[in-house]
Amino acid sequence: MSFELSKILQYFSNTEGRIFQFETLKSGHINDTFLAKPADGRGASFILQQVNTAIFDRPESIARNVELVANHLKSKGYAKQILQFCRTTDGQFFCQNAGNACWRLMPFIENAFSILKVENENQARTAAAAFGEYARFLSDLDTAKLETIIPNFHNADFRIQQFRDSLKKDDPSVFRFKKAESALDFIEKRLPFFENKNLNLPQRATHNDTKISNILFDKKTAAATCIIDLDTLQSGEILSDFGDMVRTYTPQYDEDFDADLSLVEMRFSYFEALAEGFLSEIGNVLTDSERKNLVFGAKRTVFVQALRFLTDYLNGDIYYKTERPDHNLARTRNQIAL
Ligand code: ADP
Ligand code: GN1
Ligand code: MG
Repeated sequence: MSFELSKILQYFSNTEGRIFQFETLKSGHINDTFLAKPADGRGASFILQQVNTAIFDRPESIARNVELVANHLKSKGYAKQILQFCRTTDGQFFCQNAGNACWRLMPFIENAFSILKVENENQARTAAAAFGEYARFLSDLDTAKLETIIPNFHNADFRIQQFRDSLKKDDPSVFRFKKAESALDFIEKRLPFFENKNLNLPQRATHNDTKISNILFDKKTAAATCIIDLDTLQSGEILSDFGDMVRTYTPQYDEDFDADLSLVEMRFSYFEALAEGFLSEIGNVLTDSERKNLVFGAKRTVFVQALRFLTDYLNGDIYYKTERPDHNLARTRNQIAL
């Protein structure tokens, strides 16, 4: 593996001819991420990522969006670090070395850490303020210039349709339907609350995956230093960015926890800190309709996530990485509990 990864690094201009050691970073459900450290301990480290092209079928669109947003943020004097991809020796933002595999490289942000679970109100406030600031800086970006990466990504009606389609299949087996019976019942009863809601919201440049592992904190000060994981940066609704923060910052246990679901709940003081941080930084950017629907957006995001995990379970685990049988069903139950 290490040999293969070393070969890939040789395609990039700032790593060419140097020797690296690799560490697997596990956190996301979609891509494969590695930390590449110089073997002699000198010089910069990098993040090497294999993009899952079954899900992100146009990585060049991601790279163009990332450049567009980086230039916009720089032109407006955004003070935090800005994630950008490194170029290959032939000027591309990723290399397609073999078959369909697509690799890209980013500078490793030093002296920073990421977390999988929010441990105190301050972290919730800090991360939400950083995403609020990000949204404010991007509020005047012409969304027509952003390319669509995953169509209908946070569109509840579309996700409901995908869920209904999964019910029509008799594969992988009736066995899964039986096991998922109570989850299915819960979801179906609540569909009308989220379906066909026209909230009259503006489209904005949104991150679309604001979970806590997608922000880096400074090791010394614990301030937010960089917003990362820009794969789903595209035009969308601010409710999804707010909602995914509520979904992932407020519970005491993360979405993989299923040991005792009675312990999964929203910590209200964390919600308050999050809302405070977000609203203080986004300022007067929000329309009345956005402001009024933030809480609905949070509920909808949790619901849609439950729906997506359940749909994947019924489809036979073809989308999210899973580590055990019924993992997607366990995740569904966790989101339902939340
Ligand atoms: P995924 O799409 O799989 O979630 P991410 O881009 O979020 O992948 O990266 C996974 C983890 O790798 C992050 O949570 C973070 O800990 C680390 N990471 C990613 N990019 C960087 C970076 N540029 N500098 C430092 N750490 C990073
Ligand atoms: C996926 O890539 P990752 O793990 O950060 C998913 C998100 C989900 C999340 C659930 C492209 O994010 O939408 O909210 O899992 N990303 C994609 O943890 O589907
Ligand atoms: Mg991530």
